[in-house]
Amino acid sequence: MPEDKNVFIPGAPAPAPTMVEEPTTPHEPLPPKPDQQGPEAVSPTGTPTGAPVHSRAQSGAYLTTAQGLRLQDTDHSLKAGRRGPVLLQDHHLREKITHFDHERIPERVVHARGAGAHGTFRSYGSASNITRAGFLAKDVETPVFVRFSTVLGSRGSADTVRDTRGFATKFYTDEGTFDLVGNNIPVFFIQDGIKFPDVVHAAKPHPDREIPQAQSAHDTFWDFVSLHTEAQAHTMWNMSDRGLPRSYRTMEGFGVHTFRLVNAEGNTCLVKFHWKPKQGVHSLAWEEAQIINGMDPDFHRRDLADAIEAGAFPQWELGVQVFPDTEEEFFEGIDLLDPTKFVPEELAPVQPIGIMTLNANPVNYFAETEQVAFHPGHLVPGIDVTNDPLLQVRLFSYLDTQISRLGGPNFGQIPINRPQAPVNDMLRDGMHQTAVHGGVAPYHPNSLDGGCPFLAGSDIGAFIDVPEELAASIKERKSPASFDDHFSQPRLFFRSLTPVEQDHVIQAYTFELGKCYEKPIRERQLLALANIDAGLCAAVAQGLGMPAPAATAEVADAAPSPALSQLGGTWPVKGRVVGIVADESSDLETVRAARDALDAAGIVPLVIAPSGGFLGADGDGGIAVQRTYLTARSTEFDAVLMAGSALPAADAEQGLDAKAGEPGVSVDPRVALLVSESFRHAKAIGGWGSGTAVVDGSTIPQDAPGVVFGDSAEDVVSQITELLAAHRAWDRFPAAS
Ligand code: HDE
Repeated sequence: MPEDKNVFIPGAPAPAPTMVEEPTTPHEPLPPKPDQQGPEAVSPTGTPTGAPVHSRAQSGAYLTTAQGLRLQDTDHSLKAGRRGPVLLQDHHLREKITHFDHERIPERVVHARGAGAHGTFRSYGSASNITRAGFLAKDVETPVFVRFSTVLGSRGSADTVRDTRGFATKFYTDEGTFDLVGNNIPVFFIQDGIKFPDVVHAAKPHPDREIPQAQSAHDTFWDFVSLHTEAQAHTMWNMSDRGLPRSYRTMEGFGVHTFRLVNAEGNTCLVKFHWKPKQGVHSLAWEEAQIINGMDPDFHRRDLADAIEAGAFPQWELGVQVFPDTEEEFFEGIDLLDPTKFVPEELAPVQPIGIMTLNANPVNYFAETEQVAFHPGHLVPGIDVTNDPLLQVRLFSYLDTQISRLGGPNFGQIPINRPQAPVNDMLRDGMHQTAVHGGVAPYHPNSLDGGCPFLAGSDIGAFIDVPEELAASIKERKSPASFDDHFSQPRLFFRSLTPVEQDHVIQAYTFELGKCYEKPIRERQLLALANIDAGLCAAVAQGLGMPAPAATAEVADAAPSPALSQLGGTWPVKGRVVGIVADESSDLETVRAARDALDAAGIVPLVIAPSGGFLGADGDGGIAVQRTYLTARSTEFDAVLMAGSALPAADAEQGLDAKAGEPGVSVDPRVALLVSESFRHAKAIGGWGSGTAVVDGSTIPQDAPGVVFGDSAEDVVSQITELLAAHRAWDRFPAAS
């Protein structure tokens, strides 16, 4: 928060104060906001240009055409007489409209909706004994760009749907770009990439009516996953709280596949990559997620940008689970090439190897977040792939998709995709070529360009594919027998959760299957649940009003993995958002004290009042209001504090807003809703002074877990801060199971 706490409103659009009148004094374009940073200034082939990082696409004070011709008018087309017709000669009109007609590019076929940020990765050096990747040597800092995404929805869909989240990181290393293109769930729907179009077609909206958007609660999805039961492991994670992250900042990330690392001596090991959020792993409540989809469909995108703007930079530790590189590629009975399986952390601890900090927002969404192109085949020396049949297909797909999405084979020259390492390839020409290649001999071997480019050895940083002996085999369309176990891991996952989390899973299956029209699909999915856990199956069947079937498969029991639960710990509260409800009845000194105490803890305080402007003295002396009863909703806050009696505001009259109020209520209905929703969603609620009246007059028990009322604002804030560290007061609602 800046010095003047009254001017801080996250998400303010302009870098400088704006004015009522249209500005007329010519000046150069404004700089980006302090929290923003564009891609590094390197040439299309990776050479630093020396231009400032904030070098901008536009320059000069005057409006021009794309050719730099200054213009005097852009408000009227060139017409024959004032009443037209418009002349074909109008080159400015034609350029403007033609460019506009082509502003959109195809959205990603999956992961279309996303948000990105810049940052740095600092390596601890703890992996340098297992990989020769230069960026993993001790204390090396590498610029990164991360794009988080949902999978199913189209580009304009809502953020808080129940879905898997993408977590893709581009490391601009000085040995070339390394992309870790992962998800927030460590297992995948399918074992073989040839099934990807099937699962995506089943999960996307129905082809006839194109509904439902961005969700799995529909017949085609459950039809496929109940028939193709290898999808049950991933589906179980989706139905858990992992499918509803509180924020991109509170998600784990997983490389999913097993990768092969090679060290300087040429020794190899197998690893699985993990991102562990310093902020903890936290989720939304399902009802809350649904409300947010209507109130603020940009919730996750906004949360990420606001946190970075507020200086609450999110951090993740990168870690690896390390396995010996044996011939059979198994660990503790788990097939490391089966991407529907994870290895519990109790069997192979995650060893931290570096830390990533996201510290800058993009300057331009399209140029950076939309045009960034990830590819699991973007590897560096020391990191290689395995024969996981899902990964093998991805190695083809990502390069291929960019050609139609980004308009040709030169997408690597788009600023956000440019490597920050010297590029001397022999790829030439093609659509949107922006490099001016010298020389006459883009072929190897040559003598006309003096033999350049030369081939490197491993001693000077060449990528060497790890030589791998293959067992005698036959060519066939078959999977290994170990891939047939579809139920033991979803069982392990479900049984590792706490009762509260298990309840959420039961509710999720009951909701999703309850949205399916076809009874046989619900029956078939219940059969799969019967093989996973009889109690889960019975609870879902009861909710659906259907009989619970008996198990049909022998499924191995594995020891539960407590590391899979999200509950039970405490985490930093930096970047959390707390609403303070205040009005003219409030003791403004205590409101100011609460705001300062929250700010000191790195929490973003937002004052909610009956109307906008300032509370107390006009202007400078008062407290700036960031939300009104009309614009605030509980879903924006991690906790709410009551510092005023919240009598109905002037706009809470039926004549103005029929939803706002009924005659004779003592608390503004929007504030009553704020408190009751916060209670239902297990959020911390606090108050002091005249604020206690709000809870007194409600059905909320004052002694319920996570409800704190006290005499001093400081005392309440300190208790609320402790509650926030545990994310939610889930013990407010004891689990049924
Ligand atoms: Fe992707 N995936 N994927 N995927 N994926 C894409 O690439 C694909 C898979 C993941 O923010 C596409 O540029 C196939 C697993 C992320 O830009 C496409 C298969 C995992 C993103 C594609 C998979 C992922 C993508 C769409 C099965 C987790 C977003 C546009 C063989 C480890 C990256 C694009 C971003 C994007 C194909 C499976 C993660 C079409 C064929 C497993 C995070 O190429």
